[in-house]
Amino acid sequence: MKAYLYDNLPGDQRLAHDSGRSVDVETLKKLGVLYFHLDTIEKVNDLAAERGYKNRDEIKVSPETMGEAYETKVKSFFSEHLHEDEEIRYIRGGQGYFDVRSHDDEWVRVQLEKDDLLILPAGIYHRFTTDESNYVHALRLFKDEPKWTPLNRSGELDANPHRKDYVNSYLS
Ligand code: KMT
Ligand code: NI
Repeated sequence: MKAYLYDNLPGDQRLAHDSGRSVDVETLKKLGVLYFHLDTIEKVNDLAAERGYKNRDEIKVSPETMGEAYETKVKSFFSEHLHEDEEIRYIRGGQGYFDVRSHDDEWVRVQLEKDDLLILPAGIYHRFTTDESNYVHALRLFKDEPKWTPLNRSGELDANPHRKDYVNSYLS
């Protein structure tokens, strides 16, 4: 895992966009973003049991597995959104970038690779992309039933109770 401020320069979303300004795990924690490196699936199972994650599925995001839908999918993952539930991802292979909004509303890019696990709290604005390798294999964990619905950023979302909770807990 490596985290840094996104450079906001034009260019494909899958490029590193590393501004050279690094961000540490403590700063991520203050945003409610939790990082773990777990080298066995047993450790993932333990964490899932501790936190009460009951469901999971696996996804391979690549042109090989998704065909023509790949480019569309990657673009849709990259539109800024939030969820009303935690988003938990364990990377089993390949790489990807999760971008999360900082206290100053800047993008923090979190580069994940094999055995990295990231928890994004409900209500945080974020987006995802594969990198130049165009391949990520991830385990998606859920507390209960999978809640996929991405809610795209808008002024109206300020009134969403999950967004309000997030702002009160982490940004106030
Ligand atoms: C998401 O919510 O953006 C995703 O699930 C991306 C694919 S999993 C690494
Ligand atoms: Ni998401």
